[in-house]
Amino acid sequence: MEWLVYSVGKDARAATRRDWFHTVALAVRDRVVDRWMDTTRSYYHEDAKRVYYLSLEFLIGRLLTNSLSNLGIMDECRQALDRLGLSMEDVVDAEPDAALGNGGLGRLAACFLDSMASQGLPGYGYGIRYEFGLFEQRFENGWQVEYPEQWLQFGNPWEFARPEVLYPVQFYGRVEEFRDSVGERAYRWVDADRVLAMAYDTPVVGYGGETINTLRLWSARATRDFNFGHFNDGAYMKAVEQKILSENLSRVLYPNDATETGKELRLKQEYFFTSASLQDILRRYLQHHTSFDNLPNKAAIQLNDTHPAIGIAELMRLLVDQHALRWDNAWEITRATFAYTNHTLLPEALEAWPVRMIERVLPRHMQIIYEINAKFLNRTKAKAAGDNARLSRLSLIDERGERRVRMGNLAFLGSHHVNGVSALHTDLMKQTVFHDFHEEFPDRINNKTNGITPRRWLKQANPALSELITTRIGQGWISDLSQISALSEKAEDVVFREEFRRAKRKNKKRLAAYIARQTGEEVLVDSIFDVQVKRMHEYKRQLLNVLHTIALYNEMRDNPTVSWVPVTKIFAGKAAPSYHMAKLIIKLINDVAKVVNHDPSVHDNLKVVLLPNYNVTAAEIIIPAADLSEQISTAGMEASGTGNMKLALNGALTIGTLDGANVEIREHVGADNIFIFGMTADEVNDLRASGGFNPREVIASNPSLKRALDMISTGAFSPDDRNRYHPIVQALTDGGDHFLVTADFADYCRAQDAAMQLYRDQEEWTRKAILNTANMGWFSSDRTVNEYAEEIWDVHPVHPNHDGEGFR
Ligand code: B1H
Repeated sequence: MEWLVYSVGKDARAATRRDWFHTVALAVRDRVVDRWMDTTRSYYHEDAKRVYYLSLEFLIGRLLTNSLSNLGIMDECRQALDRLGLSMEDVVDAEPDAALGNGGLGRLAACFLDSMASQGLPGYGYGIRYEFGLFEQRFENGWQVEYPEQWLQFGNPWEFARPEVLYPVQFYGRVEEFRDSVGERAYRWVDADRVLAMAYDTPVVGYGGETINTLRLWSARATRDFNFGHFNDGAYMKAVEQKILSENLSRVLYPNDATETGKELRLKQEYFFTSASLQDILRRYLQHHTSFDNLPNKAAIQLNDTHPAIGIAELMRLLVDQHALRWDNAWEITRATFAYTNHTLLPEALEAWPVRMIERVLPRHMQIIYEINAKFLNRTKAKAAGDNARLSRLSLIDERGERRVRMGNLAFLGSHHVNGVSALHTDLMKQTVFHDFHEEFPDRINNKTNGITPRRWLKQANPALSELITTRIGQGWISDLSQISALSEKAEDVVFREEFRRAKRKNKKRLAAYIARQTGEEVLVDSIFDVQVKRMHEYKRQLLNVLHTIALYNEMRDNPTVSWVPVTKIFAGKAAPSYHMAKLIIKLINDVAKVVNHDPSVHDNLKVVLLPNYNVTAAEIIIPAADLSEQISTAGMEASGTGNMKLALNGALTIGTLDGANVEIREHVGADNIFIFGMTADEVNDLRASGGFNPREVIASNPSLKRALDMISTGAFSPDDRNRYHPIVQALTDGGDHFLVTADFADYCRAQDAAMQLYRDQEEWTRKAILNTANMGWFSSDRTVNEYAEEIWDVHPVHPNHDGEGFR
């Protein structure tokens, strides 16, 4: 109550739900601050080695439930709200979803923050405080329309502005050569534009509340030149314009998942947050040290994809130009400090900035990149004389067409370890993008299979199942998910199966109500909840699922007397605003839903829903309610997937290809408890290489596929515009079906059929579902982060001292 009046400035009668959310958040925050200071102070006093996780995305979601749950004060808070006549759910629902990320890559960063804090690892997240997170998706007439996501509109109670933590970041200008004090050639970057990076800190509450780490996000501020300048004529307006332009740097998250934009503003965002973070890291290091030789023993910098890879050239610049280190010494320190995670092999996602752009925006960095490249190629040339093709593949510069800097090559060369995110993906990295680098540095690539935090994705999102699990095996699983294997034997226990089903049913009811609210559609709680939730992308093959939906619809209409297992197809996901094909697929799903859901001849046997605005908050409602998890990407294309892990942990059976982490999920849950179908990555590779794939032949030989495609192409789902889906049909036929949707269709239908048959036997289905939950322990992000800590970062837990000064 005190917080409502004194911090929010309202009295109880006038307070809205949002005011109450802010009130509760501020009260919780007060419980965090002392422990946060203690944690930071302990790291400082011990001069602990820290990990710095540099990421352009952190897909955090809401923080209230997370903080209450990790602090262990959920019940206390609920009771306090009760006494005020308020419902916890209403208060929780007033919090905006912090969507500073696109999909799996950003969510992985958020899970890692939770795992580092929960295990007492000194880990910092560094990123950008975007004013606008990922756009809000609405459907208008079935089409995706994007609206700005103003998560900061009503303030953010979790963040602390640090106006004193301010670093200059430069752009443009030119490089001047001069002689330093001992007469050596040296360089300085002059006549550059300047922006300031200002820090905002968010506490990251570890499970149990012992460790509170920091997520530091940078916001762009114009330099003080504007405040102090005196202007005449048009100069004033020009200066204001300049100020607005420079502050645009942190305005908006680029909404692409696994495709790069190549926009100058994006390059500037990447450099902006990387430079500020490195300056901050060096400042912290220099509090205890005078030489840089120990930097790699005190700081591990993890590059989340190549987005912060310019940091390698930036650290070289800071060490050589600003701190006067010798090149070779600086390079040794740099390489021993950085490690790089690759998240995709898709060529369209591999960053390659035009040399001319880097020359203009970051002239000194371009020189440094040339220098790194020259030294590397010279050394390599000496060993492998003559093989020019190989040298040109190893080069940091792609000389084919417009010259470009290959950021992946820079990240590889400037790091001591490079990792992929699943066993298959790491193997493919060695065989494809980094084949030559792997030969050159055979010990550098290693695998770190992704994981998910069991706190958010089981304990918080699925209280029904969590409480059931805890009654049987205690609560050790929350901080050590390997303990969940103790549930395996419960799969044979008929009473436990009944209770497991009851928990699932409760979650399905909650989702059914959500679906009704969001789409107006009533779905059958006893149908199979068949769920595909992820970004819309051709390689993820939502189209394969849609084609199966249409084929099933036809079968049900053709055989009305058969007693069908009712199915609810649930889709959700955003398309990048400029990705026309993905947006057309959204419209197709909505069009198919309209036809199917209004056709009385399939009764309640089939329903199709596409939920709008998929985000972390929606995922927390959808995932615990799923029966079947769709993980159906073309083999070799999904680096890992993490939704696959969340769904299996919550007791959904997977229908999937042998792609990404699905391969390892199969190993853990057992081949009998997963529906695997389709071509393998090797088969895909061979088929594509042979050039002999002809989708027309496949379609002609599969009547149900042919019929489904014909319906799409003749306008059965788009009577208002019969040609609407021409591009889709074209891509699957004459376009050559690059993602092999038609090639995998028959086997996918077979697997779907097996799933539907199994669902008739609820005891057997539940048994397998329990075995999924029980065998997913290895996929905790705690395990992943520990592997990074031991094999890449060499960092160790620090136990904060909470009884020192300032402890209340
Ligand atoms: C993943 C991206 C990504 N891989 C570029 N690559 C982006 C690339 O804005 N951009 O330019 C944004 C995102 N995201 C995903 O990473 C993979 O597709 C998933 O398979 C993987 O699970 C996830 C986490 O490793």
